Amino acid sequence: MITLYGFGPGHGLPDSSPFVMKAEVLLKMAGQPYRIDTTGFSKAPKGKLPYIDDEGERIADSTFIRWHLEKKYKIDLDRGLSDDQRATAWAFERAVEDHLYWTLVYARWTDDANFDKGPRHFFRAVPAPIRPLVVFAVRRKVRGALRAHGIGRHSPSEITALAARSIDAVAAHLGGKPFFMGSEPVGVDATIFAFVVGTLCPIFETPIRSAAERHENLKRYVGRMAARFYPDLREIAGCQAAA
Ligand SMILES: N[C@@H](CCC(=O)N[C@@H](CS)C(=O)NCC(=O)O)C(=O)O
Repeated sequence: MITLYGFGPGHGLPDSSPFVMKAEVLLKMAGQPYRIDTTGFSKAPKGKLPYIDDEGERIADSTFIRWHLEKKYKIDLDRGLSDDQRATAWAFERAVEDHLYWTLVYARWTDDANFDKGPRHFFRAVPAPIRPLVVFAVRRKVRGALRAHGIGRHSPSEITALAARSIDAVAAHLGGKPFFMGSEPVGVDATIFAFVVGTLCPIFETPIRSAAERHENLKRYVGRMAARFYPDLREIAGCQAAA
């Protein structure tokens, strides 16, 4: 059976990482049985989660996990899409994972109140005497990553404006469709769902979340995806699960 290495439930979500949630939805879409292991971070091949172990083969990174599932199990998670639609799906995936994601990291890790409500909990297992030092060092590393990405060089209002533009684009493309590319979910829905859920996560007070909350279609979409892929959940990120 496939093992998915993730962080585990956090921030009121199935996993605190949108990339892990994406990978989990991809596994569900692929119809492959899996189990979750939350103890693998220290052995992560690329120093990040998620990664999977599939009969001894370890695959790191949610996109490579998708490609592995499609190749090994001979499925096309974009079945029914034209080349044009596949290109659109890929472009949105990149916008959300490589752009919107970093605005969420900014909101969660640099704002003290949000940090206390969210990421600070990751450090619970660190021995108390050294915990403040570890927290300080990791937050400094995250700020460095935000600067290296580029998003961390902007002012808070500029970051919000960029995030809102991506959210508006996602909402506009979704429009009145049940799923991101049409009447049935395809691969990109795993990404859009995971990151919209992360954006709407009610424990964080951010203008980015407010920008997402303005779009009723995004909230209904999250509820629809939850009903399909997390049937045990009645609610996620403030959205009622409903088909
Ligand atoms: N491109 C990777 C991104 C994964 C990622 O950024 N994971 C974050 C959690 S959301 C992580 O493990 N960060 C730990 C670190 O950077 O030390 C993917 O698609 O899986």
